[in-house]
Amino acid sequence: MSATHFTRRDIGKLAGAATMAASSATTAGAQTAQRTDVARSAPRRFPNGFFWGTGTSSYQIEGAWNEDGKGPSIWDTYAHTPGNIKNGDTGDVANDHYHRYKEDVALMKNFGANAYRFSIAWPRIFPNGTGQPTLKGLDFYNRLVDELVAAGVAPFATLYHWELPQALQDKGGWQNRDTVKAFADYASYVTDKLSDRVRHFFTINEFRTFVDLGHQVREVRVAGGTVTLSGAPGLKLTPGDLNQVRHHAVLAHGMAVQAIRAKAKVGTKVGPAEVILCSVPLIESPEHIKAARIATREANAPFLTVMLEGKYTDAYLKDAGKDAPKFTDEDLKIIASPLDFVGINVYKPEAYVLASDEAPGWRQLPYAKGHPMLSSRWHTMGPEAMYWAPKFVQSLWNAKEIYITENGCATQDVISDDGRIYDTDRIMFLRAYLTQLQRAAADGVPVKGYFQWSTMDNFEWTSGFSDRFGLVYVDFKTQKRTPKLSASFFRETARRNAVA
Ligand code: GBH
Repeated sequence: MSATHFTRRDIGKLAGAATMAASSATTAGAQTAQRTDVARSAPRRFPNGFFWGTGTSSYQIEGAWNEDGKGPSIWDTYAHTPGNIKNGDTGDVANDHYHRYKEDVALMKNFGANAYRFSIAWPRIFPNGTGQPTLKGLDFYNRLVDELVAAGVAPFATLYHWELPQALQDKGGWQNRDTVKAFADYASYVTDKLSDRVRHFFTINEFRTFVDLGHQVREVRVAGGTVTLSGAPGLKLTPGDLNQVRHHAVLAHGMAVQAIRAKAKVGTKVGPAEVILCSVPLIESPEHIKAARIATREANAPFLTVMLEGKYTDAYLKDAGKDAPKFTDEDLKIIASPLDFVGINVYKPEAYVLASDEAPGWRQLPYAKGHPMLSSRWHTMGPEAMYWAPKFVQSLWNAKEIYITENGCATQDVISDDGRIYDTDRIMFLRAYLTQLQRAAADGVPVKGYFQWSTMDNFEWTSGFSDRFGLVYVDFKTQKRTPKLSASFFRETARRNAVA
């Protein structure tokens, strides 16, 4: 049967197909063989109470960029500047989620998610970053949270997914230490209003990305070469100024953790959502594993490592030399405020490494030319990162709880004659990565939940609407949503609490 001949009912039955084949077999021998096939794939289970969620961020889906008193953010400014975004796309309308959130929550319920990670747009709450809040902005998140709770989907809120109020950028943005305090005040206000229903808060999403891509450009190694990435506010700072912005970002995280603890209802949990740079041991033997662990600690020195250890590594400070950030001991204490969990975004390895006799003790291997890539130009395939990243977060920093806050890939979807989207590459990707995550959980790594990126296709930053990360396809002309085949894979995985 060719894919284009599947009917809607066939798809619904895909999961049961193996079982049906077993019961229709006629000889006892054939039946045993078939049943063995089914049983073998069954045990890749996750811990009880595991959160199966998907994620989005406000600028990428909400639209309504200037409604109900919202102030402009640095991403509004950046996307409105010609030449910054592929095809001149912007987030002005995006998925129109601001008006269609009920339909979107229903979609999540349909693909079996029991959690949802969304972000709050700071300038929707405080149009100028500080001062008077707009109650209408807060109201939107109140309605969204109520809708989620009613659907049995646990809300997980990110406070900063890169939308700095433009008014604060005009005063120096993250170069200005006052922004740190403004962020903590905003965090305090939001948790006071939402923590009766939102039990998990992420402070900041991907420190590395908004800091390094927004304030310099970043070169990423991929199969066959490197790619250059950029983002709002589109600055090119000196190394010293960049390190100071990094410091302000982790300080803002620490101050927000304290502000949240002071205001939130008892039992509210808080942590970061950082894109960990994970070195993967190409060969799993003790010396290579050790090399990968120390490489991972060093690569994350300005972000996760300082948050979890309360100091910058010697190598980071030595490498930076006169460009090292300026900080006090008090800053370090705030940055390392105790966390309830560590959230990590895992898409790819930073590199495959092997141990080396020469300093610093490891060697990064170039990716082979034919190493598989996903559709985003930076996206190197490397499912082992989904085992080693949580594993190292446990072994390096003894995290109490770990969330995978993002994992997923872009696909070049086509709508088949039957109206469906057969994203076999996404299912292959998710299965490979989830198998590695399950392996970590089986080792006793305290993984509590997984958020697939993304709930639906959306505004993929400088790639505009061309990179489709969703479990749900979105026609951006009509706003029609169509679940892809990967949504069925997700549903089956969540239902079984095991890799499907
Ligand atoms: C995440 O960004 C974002 O949180 C999300 O908004 C976005 O839509 C999603 O992933 C998909 O891109 O810096 O060496 O890790 C990730 C964007 C940032 C991921 C740069 C890859 C390059 C390699 N990317 N990163 S590295």
